[in-house]
Amino acid sequence: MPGGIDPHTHLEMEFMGTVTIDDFFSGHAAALAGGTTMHIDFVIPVNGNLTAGLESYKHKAEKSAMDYGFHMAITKWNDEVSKEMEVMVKEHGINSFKFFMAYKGSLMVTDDLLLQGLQKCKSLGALAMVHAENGDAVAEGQQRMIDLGITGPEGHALSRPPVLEGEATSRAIRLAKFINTPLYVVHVMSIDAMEEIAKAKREGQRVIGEPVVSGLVLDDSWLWDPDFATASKYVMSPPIREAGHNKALQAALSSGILQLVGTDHCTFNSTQKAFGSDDFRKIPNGVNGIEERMHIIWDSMVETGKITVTDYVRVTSTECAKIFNIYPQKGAIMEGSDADIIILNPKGSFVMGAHTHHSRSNTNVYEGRKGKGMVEVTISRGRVVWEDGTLNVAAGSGRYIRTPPFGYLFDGIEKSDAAYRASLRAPVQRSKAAA
Ligand code: DUC
Ligand code: ZN
Ligand code: ZN
Repeated sequence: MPGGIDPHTHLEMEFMGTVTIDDFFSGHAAALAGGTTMHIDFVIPVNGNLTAGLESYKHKAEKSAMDYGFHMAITKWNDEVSKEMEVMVKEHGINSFKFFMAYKGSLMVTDDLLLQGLQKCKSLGALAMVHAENGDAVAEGQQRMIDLGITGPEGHALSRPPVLEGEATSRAIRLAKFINTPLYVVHVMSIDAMEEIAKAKREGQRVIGEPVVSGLVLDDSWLWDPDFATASKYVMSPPIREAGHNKALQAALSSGILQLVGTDHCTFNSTQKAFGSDDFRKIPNGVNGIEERMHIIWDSMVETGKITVTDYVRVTSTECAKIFNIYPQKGAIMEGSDADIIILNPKGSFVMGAHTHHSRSNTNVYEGRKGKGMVEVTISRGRVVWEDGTLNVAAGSGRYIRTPPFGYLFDGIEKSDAAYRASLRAPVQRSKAAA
């Protein structure tokens, strides 16, 4: 089948006072060992400056061992940023921009910025992505926990409940509807957010929902583990939810409400996680998954009969290539496509853990997890890079994949805009006549 494409990762990202421990080499080695042959990472601007952010990520990616693309985060708004977005799309092959509705005081955007951003994305044919949590309310919830003396990792989940994810998801969807542009919601972690997406889709809106592996198969019970090192591993945002949300998200993936699976691979080792041992607000947010995704989705979704093998290829690879407009170069086995191919043995079995994974982290949120389905061979652009449990990867062999604008999600947008303008003709004439 085609190699996996992970739409959501954070390699070597400066975040919460530290840097994620997997870089574009170790992250790629881990990915290839797990049957993923491409990913799209998030460029974080430097002091709001996109060009400087891209330069820094280009440098980080010099050691890449597989193909990669970039999304760009937007953290500030001014004329310069607006112009830089255009340059990113037209000259640098970036067709997606992410807006953080959380992380007040650092990455968070206001509704005003989000509206400007949605408008700009639309004019460029670029896809707007949101991290949907109400950042103001999260800050309030965190203070509530601290005031109650709840400082441990469980405070993380309690401070930002599903209602805040549902609210932000709904708000982003409605603003995207007002602008009439497609929207991609990253890491859908709760029933609350998923139902907003389901409703918008029913009404014909172009909204993409991306669940991540941790949200699909884990639950928040780990956050109550009395051992800080264990509990803190599971801190990510939005939080891993109470049991029940995971199964509902799986059902939504089966039915097509949610369309493709990412990881939000964002790894920190136990020393980095310990920055928050006296205050959950200082625990760097993030979990692993780039190496585990293909195996866990096979085991939990195909092996259990929840999705077909064809759907598996779609949610782990093809859909991502189509959304980001690189199909069929990626996401397909066809004449002319890149030879990114994997062989997965459904009879093979896996046991996951920090002692055997290829990530640099000394922890793994899937520690001890067993299942069926094993990627036995990974081929990256025609080269066998993983076989018989052995990696053969070369730093610098990865290629940057440009993602062109105006993907299929934009089909027909012009027509609906024209219909909207036509609907305004009568009131315009009335106003003119009155004048
Ligand atoms: N959530 C995480 O857990 N890590 C990186 C960024 C994010 O939004
Ligand atoms: Zn996020
Ligand atoms: Zn993320």
